[in-house]
Amino acid sequence: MTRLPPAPHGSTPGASLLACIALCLAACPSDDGGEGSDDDAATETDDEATESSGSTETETETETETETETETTESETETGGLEGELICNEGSEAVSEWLRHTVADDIPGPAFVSIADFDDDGKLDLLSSAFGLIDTSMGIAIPEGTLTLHLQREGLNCWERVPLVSEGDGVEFPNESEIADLDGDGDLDVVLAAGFFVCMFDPNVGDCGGLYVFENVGTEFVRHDITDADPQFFHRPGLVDLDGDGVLDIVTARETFMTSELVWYRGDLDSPTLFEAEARVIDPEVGGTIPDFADIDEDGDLDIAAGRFFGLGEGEPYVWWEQTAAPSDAVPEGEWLRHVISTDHGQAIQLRLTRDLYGDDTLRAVASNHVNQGNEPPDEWESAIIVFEPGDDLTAPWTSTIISEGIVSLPDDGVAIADAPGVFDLADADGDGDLDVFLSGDGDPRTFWLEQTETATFTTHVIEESLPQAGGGHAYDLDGDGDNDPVFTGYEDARIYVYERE
Ligand SMILES: [Ca+2]
Ligand SMILES: [Ca+2]
Ligand SMILES: [Ca+2]
Ligand SMILES: [Ca+2]
Repeated sequence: MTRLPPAPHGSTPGASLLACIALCLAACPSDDGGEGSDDDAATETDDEATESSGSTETETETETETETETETTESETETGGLEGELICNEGSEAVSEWLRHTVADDIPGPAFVSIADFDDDGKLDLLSSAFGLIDTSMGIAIPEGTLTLHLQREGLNCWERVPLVSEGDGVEFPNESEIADLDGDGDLDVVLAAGFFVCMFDPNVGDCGGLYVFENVGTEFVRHDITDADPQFFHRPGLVDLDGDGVLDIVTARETFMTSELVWYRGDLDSPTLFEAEARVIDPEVGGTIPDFADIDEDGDLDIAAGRFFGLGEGEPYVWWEQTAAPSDAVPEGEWLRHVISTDHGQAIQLRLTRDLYGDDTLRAVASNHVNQGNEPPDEWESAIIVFEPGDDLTAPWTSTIISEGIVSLPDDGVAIADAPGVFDLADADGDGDLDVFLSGDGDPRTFWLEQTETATFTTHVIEESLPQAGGGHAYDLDGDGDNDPVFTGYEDARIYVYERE
């Protein structure tokens, strides 16, 4: 198992690799993935809703267990121009209330997955980011990462692999990818942020920050480097049209060991990379952040919100940025004013904005903190999923409610820092029309879903008893049967799983 030495930005201790990078990496689905995770979750209803309020115990039905066998053949058909290697994993396994299918069991250190239909065949595909495994036997040897497209073929067991980044391509710590048609030519392109501060401890690697575009040209993806081998590493980006010119822009946090900025790169279709090379700074002191976007104050422009992790976010871990003036020639970055959502609940991995959580078209934020009550002494705050709700004054602190139960991190083990929980996503798990939460425990080795049993009431269920440092948590209707199927990566287990509701 690989975790990392402690960490950046002053007094903040480190975190488990995934979450720390999850900051650096993490969770929101593409808007192009059809119904499923995110605020656009499908709202079909069916009878499963009434049987879904079960317990958190795990049933293991061995009768459906089979050894996973992998067979490999070259695919010859229906690739939509993209061609790869067909991987079929035999066998599926009952896990708690879910039937688990294996997408991959041979990709080292899978960290994140995003979901969209790349080949336009009506079946959603997966795009997995993997770090490889860090070798700490002699100092720290940083592996090269990979980015792999898994095109869905027959059922949830057969996937055709198209590599976008392979070992040898010089990309370290590839974050969760963002997917969109950047150039408006009708096919899906990819933005990838990468890097982590630990690269500087490996003399063979050095600076490893990167921000990359993979332009879909039909039969392959052409890589464009906005920046590479950069001393600043990049957290998971958001793709959003921040300046309202009809072209998607990148919003991301970039950091060094001691600095952290929230920045945006304006989309520019005349640029060979499709983005301007120079970043525009929104906030020069941000702390690890995965941005999310909404017109929070309903004045017609996009605002930004995030949870913060590293030192600069201490004391104000949940914040939003009000866009007070649009980007202009005079002020190219626009004008932004930071407001505190909450000073409670400790440092954060992720925060999502939604108006759909309780079906009342009311803005709320859902967040995962990243703390450890398994240590001695325990952290002040409980590891939890928290719902924040603003009052009439959006710039005053929002009220908070913990909606999870019983999440507890493993204790730190020397330099191996553990904290919980990790990344999450919102989707309707059981087709009853309300949003549920899919969650990585991260430093708590379990994965969870939080079932919204009635409005604003949640029950915490365990999906996996052991899938430590999981990523993903996105849920879409991958098999087209009307309910959303969560996808998790298991960093320590080299697994990518899709779960189908039984
Ligand atoms: Ca395109
Ligand atoms: Ca734009
Ligand atoms: Ca606004
Ligand atoms: Ca389904």
